[in-house]
Amino acid sequence: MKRNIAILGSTGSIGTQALEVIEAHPDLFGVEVLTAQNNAGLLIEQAARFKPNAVVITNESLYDQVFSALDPLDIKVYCGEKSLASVVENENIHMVLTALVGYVGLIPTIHAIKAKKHIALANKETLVVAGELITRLAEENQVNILPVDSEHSAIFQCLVGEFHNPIEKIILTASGGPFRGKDTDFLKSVKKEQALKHPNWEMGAKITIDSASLMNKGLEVIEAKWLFGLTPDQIEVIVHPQSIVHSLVQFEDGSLKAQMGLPDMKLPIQYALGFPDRLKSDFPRFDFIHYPSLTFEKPDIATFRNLGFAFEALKAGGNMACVVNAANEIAVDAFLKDKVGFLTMSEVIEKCMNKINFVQNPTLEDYIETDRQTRAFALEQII
Ligand code: MN3
Repeated sequence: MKRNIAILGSTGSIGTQALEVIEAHPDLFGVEVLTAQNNAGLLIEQAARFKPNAVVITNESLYDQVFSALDPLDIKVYCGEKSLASVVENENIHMVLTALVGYVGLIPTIHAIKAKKHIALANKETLVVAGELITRLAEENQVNILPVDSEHSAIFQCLVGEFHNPIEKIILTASGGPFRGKDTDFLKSVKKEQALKHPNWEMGAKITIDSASLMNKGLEVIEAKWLFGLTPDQIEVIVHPQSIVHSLVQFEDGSLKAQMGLPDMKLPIQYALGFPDRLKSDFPRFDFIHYPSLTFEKPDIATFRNLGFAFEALKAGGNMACVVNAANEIAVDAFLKDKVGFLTMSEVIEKCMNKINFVQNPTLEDYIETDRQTRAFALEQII
């Protein structure tokens, strides 16, 4: 039977690559829902090609454009953020790929889980903000959360056949981003154009800035905690500039398993969509001859402070990771608009961690309120 997929964020980097994977396996996958925030043109093109049951354009001012293009094709068109939460409940959906960027992924993901849809999780912020809530809901509703993030997919792949064997620790690899080896003096004056040049991965703007600041790895540390049920001291980060070893698991006998391959997001996307099967692909193959040395080094947490903040948030628990995430989203947005310098992003996050009320056992309402308060306070630090 075909798996019908809903892609939240189909016009972004993960969304477009997911559609390539789906197109290569038309007998296995169908497209049930596509959504986009602003890119109406590409959404219309994708919908005309993949014939989903419904699309959502979040930006309401673009509704008329999308409706007039797709209504003749018998595709339902909705708009607004609230529609994201209802469209994932459609009964024909087997799996929801959450490829939205940031906090906006939280509410639709909760709706999808409650409607018993399996989740292919590309929106790491969902687990960062509300990992305890999301993993509990997933368990209650017996849905799988399959990681799409390459590091977490790597760990998940290493765990296949090992789920009864306790993990001693995991090692998340980080490329180190474009500023690996640079010092604070250098970082003070870097511009977004430099930060947006990632050495190995082609990604959206927000995650590319997060990679340059090591915030991305920090968010991934928190994501890993929830996906694999780990304590902070079971998670290690190592910088691996070639991005070939995608992450490792160490078991209680001391054995280490790694998953390797060229840096290509289509592989983890396809693994999540096709799980538990490995589908045949024509993705370029890794060749050791082109990589005579794979190197590893310690991350520089003194210079790239965000990674340290993430570990602090993890140890604090409660709503602290939600604070870090909201502060970071505001800071990155300000950096992309040339309103703050690269290092100021960390200062904004630190101020928010010290200022926002700590809640030990947050409810969904607490998370929503924490996110709102943090954004407001972070904005005040910027203007
Ligand atoms: Mn990653």
